[in-house]
Amino acid sequence: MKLSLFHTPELTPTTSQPACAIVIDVLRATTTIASALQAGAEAVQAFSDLEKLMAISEQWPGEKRLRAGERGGQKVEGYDLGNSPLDCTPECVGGKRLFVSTTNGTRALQRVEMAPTVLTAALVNRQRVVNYLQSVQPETVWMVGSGWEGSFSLEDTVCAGAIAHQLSQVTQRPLMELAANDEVVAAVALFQQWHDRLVDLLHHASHGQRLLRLGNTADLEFCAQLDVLTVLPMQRERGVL
Ligand code: 3SL
Repeated sequence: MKLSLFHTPELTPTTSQPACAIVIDVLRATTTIASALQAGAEAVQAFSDLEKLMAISEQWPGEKRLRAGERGGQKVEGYDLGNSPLDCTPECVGGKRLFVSTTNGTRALQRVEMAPTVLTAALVNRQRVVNYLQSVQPETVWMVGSGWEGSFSLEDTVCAGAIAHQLSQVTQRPLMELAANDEVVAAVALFQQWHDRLVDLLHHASHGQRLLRLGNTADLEFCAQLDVLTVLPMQRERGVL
């Protein structure tokens, strides 16, 4: 197994696909996806385009669907939900399909949707993703950060580092043997520096600051938790987890 990290969808190669792609958007899309599925949502269907989301979700029974939309950190007007993992309670999402569009996370998902296996990861379900990798041992694994509108993000990088670090521990394989690019080694160094202060790192991150300005302190605290959810979001058909 060889692990690569690409910090943004734009930096992710387009000429090949890995055996397994892992999309990461700690703040907040992949934390919300994990929370929704853990709370019993029937599925999460992701769209980069709001019009397409509306058209497809219209064909789904009204009582079994929720539309979740975020742009610029805020809920899209007229949608049932924004992108807060804290809204994903069993009472709210249980048995429902979430039709979701977010600024960066759903674009990252779209970028790798043709890979044979597509997972989403966040700090909250890191161990479950590591367990999967340890048992299946895909030959090539790409971790794809969502970043923010094409630029690097600390929170996605630290999550990639948390995955690589734990995988190296549980498989007893040296990091330098697992890592297929320098980004993985740097991400592990970031995780080792901040592993006991993840919430502080999220507060320093530029998107963390944007969310704090919008009043989402509780979301940051939730998203900074390591290994608190046991769900493995896996694409079962194109765009559907
Ligand atoms: O960019 C995204 O996909 C979102 O996760 C951003 S936000 O955290 O909902 O603002």
